[in-house]
Amino acid sequence: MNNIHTNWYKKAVIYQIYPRSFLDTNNDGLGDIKGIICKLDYLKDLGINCVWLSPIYDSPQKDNGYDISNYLDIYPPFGNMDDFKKMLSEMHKRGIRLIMDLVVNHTSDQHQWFKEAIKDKSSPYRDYYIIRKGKKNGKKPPNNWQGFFGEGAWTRIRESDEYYLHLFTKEQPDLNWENPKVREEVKNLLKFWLDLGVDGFRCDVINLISKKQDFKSRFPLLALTGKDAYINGPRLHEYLHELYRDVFSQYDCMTVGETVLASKQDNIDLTDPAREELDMIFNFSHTNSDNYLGVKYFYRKFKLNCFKKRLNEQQINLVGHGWNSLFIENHDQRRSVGRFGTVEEDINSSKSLAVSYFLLQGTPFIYQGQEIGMRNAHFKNIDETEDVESKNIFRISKKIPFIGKRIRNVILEVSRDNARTPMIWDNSTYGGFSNVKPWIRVNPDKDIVNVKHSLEDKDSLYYFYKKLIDFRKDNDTIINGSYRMLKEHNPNIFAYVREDEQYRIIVISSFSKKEIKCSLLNQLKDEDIVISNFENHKEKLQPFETRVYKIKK
Ligand code: ISL
Ligand code: CA
Repeated sequence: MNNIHTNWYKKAVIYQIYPRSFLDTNNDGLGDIKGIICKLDYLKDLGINCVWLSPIYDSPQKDNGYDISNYLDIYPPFGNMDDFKKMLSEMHKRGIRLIMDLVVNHTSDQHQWFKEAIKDKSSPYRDYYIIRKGKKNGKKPPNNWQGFFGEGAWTRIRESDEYYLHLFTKEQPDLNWENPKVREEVKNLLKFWLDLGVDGFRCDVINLISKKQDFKSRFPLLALTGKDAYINGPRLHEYLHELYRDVFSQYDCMTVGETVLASKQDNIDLTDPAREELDMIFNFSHTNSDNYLGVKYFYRKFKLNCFKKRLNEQQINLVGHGWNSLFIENHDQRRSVGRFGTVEEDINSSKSLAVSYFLLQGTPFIYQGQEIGMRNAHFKNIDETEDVESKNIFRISKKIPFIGKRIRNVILEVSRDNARTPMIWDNSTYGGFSNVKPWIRVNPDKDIVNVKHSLEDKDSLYYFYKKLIDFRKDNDTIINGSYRMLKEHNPNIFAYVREDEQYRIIVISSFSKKEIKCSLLNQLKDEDIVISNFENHKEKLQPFETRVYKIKK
């Protein structure tokens, strides 16, 4: 069969929208599809050419839409199918593609399949889920596996002696991918959206879909007990190849897999075009550089060297095999301002960070608000957070003597809600997001950080991102050129070179609050600087200075 894939994703710059918090047009405090339509010109002006939309499917919203009760319909407060079709066509008119979130490791417990499955033992839907007999006549779960939100991974089905597996909240039962009927259902829903014109999918926790079938207890860990049984399971690659063969190969679409704690080899295998699985993956090794074991509550001090090392490994790992995704924020990560070596008080630090990740090899993503430097929410109290994960971890940690209070502060600092406060369009009461009190509190920095301000200030982070996006579009070296890290062991400088036959592009960013020397500058000429956050250049790098040199060979 002819390959109809144009690999457009390699030239894409993707903007992630978290629909709840983007723009509310009917004043119910929740963002909506019409709100997205209103802001498409804003996105077009920024220069992005693809949107990843977090889930908009019908859902009881226990995990903000990552718990889907109907894959073929829209959550009514967000709009309806007509709104969706209008949004898609307005995007396409502007040269913006759309990728949808695909959440198929689990459904909502309110999905019809699950309701049938637990109602009747002989229902064909029973085997859509992972249901096992508990130990001790059903008094204890089948094994000691733990899920991602700090709890045991099994919940008992009413008065029975059986339990169902859920790696997230108990309202998110895991699907049984061993059952070929489940895989057929997934293929059908993929085709439904692709036939409507959608351009691809961001595949939620996709490396969890295959589970080792022994269902035995594992050695207890501090977090994620049993992970060897459910992360990168034995049939993962087989399942993804099947989706590719039966669906993705027939559309000019792209896929990016969210792969939590995936191994180097798995990341290669998932993205190697010859294997026909996914186009790219989100590797979190660099965003985990300020914690231990990939668990954000095990917080540790950020070190630029560790961050660089992990990004460098990601880059090198996929050379000649697959394609990287490039990101520093998303709806699960706290904001990058004040993280990854940057400081709130100096926007130049965010510009340094922007350059550092954006011009690496791969497709860059920008999370809503990142382009204006939105900050963390600075929550003071657990009651101000809405996220089920924060609330769960808080509830569990309260029971642990002595460390309860310390953990509370860590939760407030790392809560996913930091990224989920409403997009700030202006400095009005609710930041121009809504005329009524939004579902979650508005960021207290709204008067300083908002879109209106950013558009008025020619030195804003917004215009800096716009420049980076244009630069990437105009320079094939950034898309297809080779990559090599420079100053690998320097704790203050992030530098690398991108190169092809025609050009050498050198990126140098300082993460120091002081002026620092950099020997690379000796061989470079100021007139070759094409992007910088400083107008005048000295012999040394100024605090948080970043420079991009383009040298014709
Ligand atoms: O945010 C995390 C930990 O604090 C991650 O472990 C996160 O739960 C993991 O990356 C999976 O995330 C995805 O699936 C979840 C959903 O809650 C997240 O929003 C989603 O991005 C379950 O669907
Ligand atoms: Ca609304």
